[in-house]
Amino acid sequence: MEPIRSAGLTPQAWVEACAAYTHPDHIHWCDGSQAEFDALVAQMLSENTLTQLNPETYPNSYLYRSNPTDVARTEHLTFICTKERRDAGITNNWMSPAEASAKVWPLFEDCMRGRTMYVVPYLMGTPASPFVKAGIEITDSPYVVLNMRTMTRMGDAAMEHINQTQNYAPGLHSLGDLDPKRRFILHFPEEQTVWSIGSGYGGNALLGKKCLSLRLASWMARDEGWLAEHMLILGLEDPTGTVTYMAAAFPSACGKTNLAMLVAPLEQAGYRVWTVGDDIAWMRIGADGRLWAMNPEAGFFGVAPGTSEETNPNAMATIRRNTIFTNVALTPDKEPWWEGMTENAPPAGLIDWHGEPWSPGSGEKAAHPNSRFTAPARQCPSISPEWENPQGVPISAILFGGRRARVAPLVYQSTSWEHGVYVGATMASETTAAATGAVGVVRRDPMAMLPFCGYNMADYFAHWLDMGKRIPNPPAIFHVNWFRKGADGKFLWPGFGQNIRVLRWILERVQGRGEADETIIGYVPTASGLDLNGLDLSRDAVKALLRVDPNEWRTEALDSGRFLSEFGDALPGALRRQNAALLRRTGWTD
Ligand code: OXD
Ligand code: MN
Repeated sequence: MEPIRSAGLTPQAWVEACAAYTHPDHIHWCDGSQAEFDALVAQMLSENTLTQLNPETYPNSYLYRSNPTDVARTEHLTFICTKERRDAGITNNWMSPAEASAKVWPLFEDCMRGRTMYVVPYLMGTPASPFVKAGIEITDSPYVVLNMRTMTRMGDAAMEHINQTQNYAPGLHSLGDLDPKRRFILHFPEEQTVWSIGSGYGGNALLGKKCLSLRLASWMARDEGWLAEHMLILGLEDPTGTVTYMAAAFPSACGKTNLAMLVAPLEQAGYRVWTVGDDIAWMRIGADGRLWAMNPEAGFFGVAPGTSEETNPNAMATIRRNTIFTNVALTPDKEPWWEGMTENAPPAGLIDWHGEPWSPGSGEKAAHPNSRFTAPARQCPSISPEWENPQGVPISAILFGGRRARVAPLVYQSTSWEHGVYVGATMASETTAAATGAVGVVRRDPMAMLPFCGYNMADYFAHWLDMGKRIPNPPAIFHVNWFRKGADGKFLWPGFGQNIRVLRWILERVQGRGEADETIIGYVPTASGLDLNGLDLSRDAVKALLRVDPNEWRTEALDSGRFLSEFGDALPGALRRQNAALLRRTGWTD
């Protein structure tokens, strides 16, 4: 049968047509109520697909164990299905709509037999925002429903909005048989549609998140003149009580959640961080000529390992109730546990993420490295009073960053918007466990959007350059790297809460203060420009953190040039010129 096209169909007609093809035993329209949540939880507990955590210490919180072959986003099975291959570009997998119809659509036939079809109407953004986007996800996974309720505004409020506007992005999701050979995550940006089959994992299955709010939204944003970005949003309050907002793009599992929730050791000095979002920013030009950002999500789908009272006390407080944990370990007290959560040895008697008894000598991790928590944003102690502001918050600085053991200093500021776009377009990071594949390999990940840009990335660069021309008062653009290592292989910078010192320098730069040296890559703080009081850092360590080595940067620029040249003629000339200018500044003559 030909795929069902939702264009022109009411939600009811689309759902009925999908049901006639996938054949669920029941259809349940989600209203988003507590009673509905409780009934789903009760059903999953009775089927043993969910484990209740200690109700005294983790009330209304649950552990879910996914299929062991389904624990991370699968980028090689994620496709952009545009009519023209060119529109997907060289960084995306492309499948023609015709091939999708022939190869993937048949996998949905009868896929919900014996299951319940849940219809999940949801909003990305608050209902009061003029920028809100609606979606309807059809899914046969109750776990997806539980997560969507936390991560989006889901249920009746969303349905009301959809009934009024008759506008929604349809997403059809099924667990299928969970066989990676029959797993596909397909995006049709020309139809604002998603098909996802064969995975129940977050980024593959919670269609409001990466699929709608980044891949489809980036396409819409290009057409409509705004930006949909893989960025946290935070507010930095200074001693005068003024809050300055910043957005930051780091690849998955590089500390966006930690930075967004940072607890400042400089609090006595009057600095504190307010959390607006930890993963996605939709940014528009405001009437005042500034760039305004909103967080379209309602919750955090954070990486658990490494999260502790030490590294992120706000996250630890956020996840103490109403939280779903995925693939973490379980203590005998029915509390969640993961590597890096506690300083001492792991508690005795742990059950690992497979549900098996675990011993420290096993050589295996008790929690999966990409295990997650799903928690409501409103529970975060540092949540900004502005986080649901329908207009968003005005952004003064954009930060790009990644994990770089070498080359990139702790922080530097670009010299212009165009230079900043070059810095973002060539940023690189060592890969993490958030996606399947090798961990620790350096890859270029422009604006941390490599897995999430829903169209040709060369056009995306052009769109960023164009935005710069259209924003009368654009944010300054910075690059940060918390992960530089010394000759001994150890991190030079303490990171976490101490990153406030870097944010403070960025704030000072935005305010026209902040001591800096102009270097070949942009403005780098002088050693005295950063407040390092109370930190146990040697002069040599500070020098090493801030060092800009022309030889290393020559190699870097040559590599960036090779990367950019892969885009061929589609690459905006401005980026080619920026790369050539950097090469020249490193002393290169050709
Ligand atoms: C995420 C990711 O889940 O980037 O946010 O992988
Ligand atoms: Mn992310």
